[in-house]
Amino acid sequence: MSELVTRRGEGEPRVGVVMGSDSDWPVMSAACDALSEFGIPHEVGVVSAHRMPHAMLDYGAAAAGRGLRVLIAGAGGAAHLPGMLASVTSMPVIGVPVPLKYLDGMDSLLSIAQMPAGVPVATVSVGGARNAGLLAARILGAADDALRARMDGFRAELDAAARAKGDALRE
Ligand code: RP5
Repeated sequence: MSELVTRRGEGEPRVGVVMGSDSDWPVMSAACDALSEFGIPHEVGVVSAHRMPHAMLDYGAAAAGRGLRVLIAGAGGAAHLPGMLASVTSMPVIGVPVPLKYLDGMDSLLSIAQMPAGVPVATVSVGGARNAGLLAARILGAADDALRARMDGFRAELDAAARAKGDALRE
């Protein structure tokens, strides 16, 4: 157990949800909510690339050995956290660009998306923490039939909800 993070859910954490600052939490909490909806145990904490670089690199390097299978990393501004974690682990890293007061999150988006060849980060939309959680669930579902079936059910719910909206327009 890293002292930087808190466990959420029953069982060993499979996903690490980390962010550069507690100020990212209002955005990043949606990733944890999505993981909880699918019963995926995870851990959450602040791991700053710039303010605690050595601890950040240690966290990323140790993550796979601690049983994690996906990392979700959110940061704003000069958002180097997802990319630096991806540089010290071979597990999938999903980056969440957190919008700050200036530049509407474009700085965060480009900092996370424009990775050099060889070091991939799966970047979701600006503020797209919920999709980051859902993507992590899909990644885990690739090797977990029960989880993938739950994702199938979730997609069916989306389908039904979209149809209901269309039905409402026709009434
Ligand atoms: C980034 O700097 C963090 O991810 C956060 O989005 C931003 C501002 O951090 P605080 O000054 O609010 O702690 O590293």
